[in-house]
Amino acid sequence: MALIEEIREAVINGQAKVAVPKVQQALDDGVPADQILHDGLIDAMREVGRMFEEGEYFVPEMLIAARAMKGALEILKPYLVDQGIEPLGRIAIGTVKGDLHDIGKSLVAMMLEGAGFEVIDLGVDVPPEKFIDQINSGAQIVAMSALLTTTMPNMKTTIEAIEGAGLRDRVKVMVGGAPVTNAYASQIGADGFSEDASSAVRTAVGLIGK
Ligand code: B1M
Repeated sequence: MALIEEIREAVINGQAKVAVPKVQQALDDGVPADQILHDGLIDAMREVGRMFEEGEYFVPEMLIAARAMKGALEILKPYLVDQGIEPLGRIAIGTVKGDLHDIGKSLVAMMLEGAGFEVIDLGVDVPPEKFIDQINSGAQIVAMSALLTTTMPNMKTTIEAIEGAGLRDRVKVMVGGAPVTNAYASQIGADGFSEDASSAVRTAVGLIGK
C-alpha cells in the first residue's frame, strides 16, 4: 500500500500512533506536504463523515479519527507555515458558538499564518463577545467557521452583535465551513466566503486590500 493510502487508513481507523510517524516518513521521502494533507488527511475525514452518515461510525469513532488527524497536522504544520514574515494584518478566527469542530478552522488558521497574517485563534464555541473583544484589540478581520447547519445562524448573530457594538465599519468578516455557501455569506452580510483553507488566504488578502 502506498504511504499516503496508509496515512489515510490510519486516520480513518483513529490510529494516531501509526498516522503520525507515517506522515513524518512521507515528508522525509519528499512527498509534498499539501499532497499528504489533501490526499491523506482531508480525504480520510471525508470518508469518516460518510461512515458516520451511513451508521458505520458513531461519535466516539469520529472523535478518535479527529485526534489522529490533529496529531498528523502538528507534524505538517512547520511545512505549511513559513516563519518570519512581516504580518499582513491581524485576524481573529474561531468556530462559532455551539460548534465544537476545530480541524477545518485550525487548518485555515495555519494557512493564514503561513501567508503572513497574525492569527488569534479563539478556538471553538466562540460567543460573539469574544470576537468583539478582538476587534477592540485591533483585529482587522473576523473569520468564522461553522460545520453544523444548526450553528451557521450564529455567524449572523455574531455579525449583528458586531453591528450592535458599532464596530461593523472597523472590521471585515469572512466565513466558511462545509455547510456554508457564498449565497449564505452574502445573505448574512459577510464580506467574504471561502470553500477551503487555500482560498481562505486569497479571500483574506483581498479583504485586507493587499
Ligand atoms: Co461532526 N458532524 N458532529 N464531529 N463531524 C459533521 C460536520 C457532519 C457533516 C457528519 C455527517 O453527518 N456526515 C455532521 C453535520 C451535519 C449537519 O449539520 N449538516 C456532524 C454532526 C451531526 C455532529 C454532531 C451533532 C454529532 C452528534 O453529537 N450526534 C456533533 C456536534 C458537536 C458540536 O459541534 N456541538 C459532532 C461532533 C463531532 C466530533 C466532536 C466527534 C468531531 C470533531 C472533532 C474536532 O473537530 N476536534 C466530528 C467530526 C470529526 C466530523 C467530520 C467527520 C469531519 C470534520 C472535519 O474535521 N473535516 C464531519 C463530516 C465531514 O466534514 N465530512 C462531521 C475535515 C476538515 C479539514 O474539513 O472542517 O470542512 P472542514 O474544513 C474545511 C472547509 O470547510 C473550509 O476549509 C477547511 C479546509 O479545507 N473551512 C473554512 C472550514 N472553516 C472555514 C472558515 C473559513 C474558510 C474556510 O473562513 C473563516
